[in-house]
Amino acid sequence: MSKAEILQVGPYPEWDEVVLNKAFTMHRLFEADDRDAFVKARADGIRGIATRGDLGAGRDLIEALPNLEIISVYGVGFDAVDLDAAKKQNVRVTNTPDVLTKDVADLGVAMMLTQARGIIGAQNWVKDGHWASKGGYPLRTRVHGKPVGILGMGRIGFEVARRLAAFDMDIHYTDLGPRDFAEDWTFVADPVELASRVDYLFVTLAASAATRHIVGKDVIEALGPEGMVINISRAANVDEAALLDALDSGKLGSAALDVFDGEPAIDPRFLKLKNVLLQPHHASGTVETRKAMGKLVHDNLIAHFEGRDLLTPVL
Ligand code: 8YV
Repeated sequence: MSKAEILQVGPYPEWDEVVLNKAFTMHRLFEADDRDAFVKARADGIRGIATRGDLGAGRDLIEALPNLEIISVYGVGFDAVDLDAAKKQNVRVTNTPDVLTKDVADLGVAMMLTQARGIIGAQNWVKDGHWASKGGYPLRTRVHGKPVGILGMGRIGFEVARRLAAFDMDIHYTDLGPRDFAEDWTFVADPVELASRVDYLFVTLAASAATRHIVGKDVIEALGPEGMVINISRAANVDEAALLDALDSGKLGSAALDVFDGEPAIDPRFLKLKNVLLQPHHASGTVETRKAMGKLVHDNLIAHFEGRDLLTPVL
């Protein structure tokens, strides 16, 4: 039987490339000089798209592929996939939930601790010789006992909250309604109210048109000059211009960010700020998790082409 043809939107680790190339004929869009011409030349043969959470598949791409059957996303977030266009063409969509949840939560908590305790600045203090010449590092802020907000008590929000509970933090959260598993934590319906009650605000919402800029000027200012935003979801959940202005003017204390508008070409204003911790969208970036994500991308494609149920369907 001939192999199904798959359009590969971005690179994967070598171990995924090997198994995908074995099972399918992979067309490497990301290596093409002229992407439109590349797609056009192969359009009729392509039955699947293998993409990533950060790259997705837009309407133009989906509509350019008349025989497309499935889009397999390497990532839990599918906000970059045009689901309306996929639905219209009867295209199935899969993602990689669960396998990355704990790694994303780990990094979010590590970012909060790093920023609150000044771990990077303190290391530079040692390396630059200031410890010996100037004395101890300036005092920082504690996290234990402090109020913390989780915006979005989904799978990742829950794992973040569990970890913060172990740090004796006072957990508040916003979701569509109170969650029955969260009875020890305080539900606050309104994001601005949530921000006004806490010192640290984790953004853990799945991004959609409805959540765009949910962390806007009002939420940021309610968090205030002592507050910290930690974003491990999607940049679109935060109004980045408002965030940059507030960080610059001191209306917001600090931010720890794994996601950015236009990443990896992030706004250069971030690079000048002293009160930010910047990470290269790698919250799921452990070997173990990335292997599990790659396996799900592959296994969903195989299941589809063998006529079996999808493992982790979105659509
Ligand atoms: C990326 C992510 O997919 O899961 C998601 O939604 O954004 C990430 O895991 C990963 O960085 C690969 O691009």
